[in-house]
Amino acid sequence: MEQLKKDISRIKSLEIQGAMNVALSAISFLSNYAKRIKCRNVNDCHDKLMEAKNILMNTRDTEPAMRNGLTFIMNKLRDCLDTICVEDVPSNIENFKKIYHDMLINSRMKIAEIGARRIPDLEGKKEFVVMTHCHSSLVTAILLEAKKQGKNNFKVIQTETRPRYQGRKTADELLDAGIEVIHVVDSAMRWAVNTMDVNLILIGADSITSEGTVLNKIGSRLLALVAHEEHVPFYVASPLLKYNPKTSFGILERIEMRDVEEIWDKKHECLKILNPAFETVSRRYIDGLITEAGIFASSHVQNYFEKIYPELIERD
Ligand code: RUB
Repeated sequence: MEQLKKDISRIKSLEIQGAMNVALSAISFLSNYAKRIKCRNVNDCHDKLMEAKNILMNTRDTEPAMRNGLTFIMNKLRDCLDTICVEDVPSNIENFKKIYHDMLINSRMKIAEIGARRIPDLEGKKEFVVMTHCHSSLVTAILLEAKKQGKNNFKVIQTETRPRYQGRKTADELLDAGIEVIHVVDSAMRWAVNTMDVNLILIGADSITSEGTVLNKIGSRLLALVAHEEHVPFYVASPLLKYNPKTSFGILERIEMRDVEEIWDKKHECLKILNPAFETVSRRYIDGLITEAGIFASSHVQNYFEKIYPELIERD
């Protein structure tokens, strides 16, 4: 349990950040935990893993790709519990982890391929301007793929993303690949879209609801509203695995409220600081969701999710 607590603190502290990285890490932490624990029998093992799963699930509030992965692994284990012996549990968990891991990685590759087609190969002095917010490994995968395909006439405007500056990570990854980057503070978002001829806005997602609402880093809806005002296409790059199946049963996605000290360590009895990590972007502001199944309206997410990942449909 000590090691699991250390693993969890890496997610909570944002050392591991971004929905995709959080999901990949959480399933690995569960599998490693399965290799370390001593169990009397398979049921004992199952109970210990359920306890670890529940702790992992609560590390970040707005992360269904992680929750779907942990649920997938434990459902698979439950299905074979009567046919395996206690020594087989760790290898089975590792195998189920690998299946979900591959689903995530393959979806990222497919999204990069599909999304990169939206970045044109311009010739001469013409330039294509993409804008993004925060750090999304899906968005950077698309931009890096476009660059790899030899598309050189695009540049990226990105926001610094207060309070944890994830935008700097985006800038570093793109600069390393030789992509031109313009870095602005979050409050310059409207100014940048209005004055810098932005052609496409691309953000990632943490969660998608059954109505097609996307939850992503605080500031995402502001950017969507600016896109709407300035008539700039606004797309979200996300694997279907970020769909929260519980939302179709009326459960609302939670928005993580983070430690206020991330913003300001000032203490005053009349001062209240709020630090929401994410916010919602309604489907009416989203031109398309770029997924492993193609680009479509975000309101179709549930249909595609159930078609492509039937084993992830909620059973109750
Ligand atoms: C990161 C964030 C990212 C999404 C998508 O927030 O909002 O845009 O998680 O990331 P935080 P990815 O830094 O608080 O985790 O596309 O890599 O899954």
